[in-house]
Amino acid sequence: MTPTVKVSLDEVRNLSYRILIQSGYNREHSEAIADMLYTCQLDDCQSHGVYRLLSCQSTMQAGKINGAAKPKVSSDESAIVKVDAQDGMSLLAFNSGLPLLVEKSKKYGLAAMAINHCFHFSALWPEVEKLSAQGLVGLSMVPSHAWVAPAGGKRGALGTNPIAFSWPRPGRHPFTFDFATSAFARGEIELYQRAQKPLPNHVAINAAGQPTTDPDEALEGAMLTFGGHKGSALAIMIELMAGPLINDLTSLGSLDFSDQIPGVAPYHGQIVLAFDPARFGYDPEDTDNDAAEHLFNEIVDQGARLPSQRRFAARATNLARGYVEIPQALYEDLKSLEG
Ligand code: NDP
Ligand code: PYC
Repeated sequence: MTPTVKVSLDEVRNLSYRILIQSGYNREHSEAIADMLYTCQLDDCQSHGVYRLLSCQSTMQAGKINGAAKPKVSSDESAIVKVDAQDGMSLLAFNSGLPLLVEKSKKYGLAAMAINHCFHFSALWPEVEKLSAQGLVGLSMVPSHAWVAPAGGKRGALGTNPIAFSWPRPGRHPFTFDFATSAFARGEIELYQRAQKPLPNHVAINAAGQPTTDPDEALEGAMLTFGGHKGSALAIMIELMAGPLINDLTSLGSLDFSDQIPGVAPYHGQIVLAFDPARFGYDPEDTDNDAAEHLFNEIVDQGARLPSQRRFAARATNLARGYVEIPQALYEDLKSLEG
């Protein structure tokens, strides 16, 4: 068992904020990033919680990110919102464009937000859940760095490319999923490496293109998509939707831009879609006649679980006890960053 330490919820946020400020992010960015890290850590999302402070610091040290960038929101009469992150971290850009995205999706029934020129390290579920919290259906995707081989290939061409979806369920937790289209997220492989644990099969190949379960070899070789050619096609769709479609970089472009400096967050765009169910004819308040709830009940009645239930349960536990547990080695690394 990996030794862990208990960190109070306040300290998760405060430690993150202090490290971000010391690393060179301004107050607005530090607050937006610390909020994301707190939200993920609260739900025991270890690969995208406070562990990401290491990458936030390396990204700043690499000298390409603007820690004081002021995102520029623009739009015309269409249902498209554009946010230029101005080479800052994506989170403040998302928060800046969100109100207009919500307004436009209620006006048109369906709206899209394209974020450009952002560094991006985060989980997507907290963002799509900001849409479902407003009664909207949210969908988002991003590329990353070209670490993932396409099905049948031997070298990285695609990103780990997460896709997240959230469906509002008034009075309950939303139906949300959020996953990398690689078999494992890169962050998950890094956590296996830190814990010196072998990976499962079918997650990665080594630099010679042979299957490997060694995290070091996996990080030097290429990652594999989930579901073979199906995950590969989804990952390509995400490259296109959050890359060329919105006039931004693919994961290949992002990796080039990083000069392959280890730990630097990918640099690219993000697409976020919001649907207003009322405008499509769905009434989530009509609980007697709700095909969505009928479907969820049918899934749960069989003993299967809905995605995100582990997260919601972790949140309830951590809120009740007032602390989270993080690996001791990570906590020591963070304290030394702070020092
Ligand atoms: P996981 O494989 O951990 O989880 C994927 C989803 O499946 C979650 O919604 C999870 O819910 C759900 N799930 C897991 N097991 C089951 C099950 N048995 N039955 C039903 N649902 C289940 O996610 P990944 O490791 O692929 O991704 C982790 C995070 O990394 C994501 O938040 C993603 O956005 C982020 N990421 C970000 C990238 C970026 O470039 N910014 C790149 C890649 C990943 P639950 O959480 O409740 O277990
Ligand atoms: O875990 O694959 C990942 C990842 C890439 C960028 C942020 N997280």
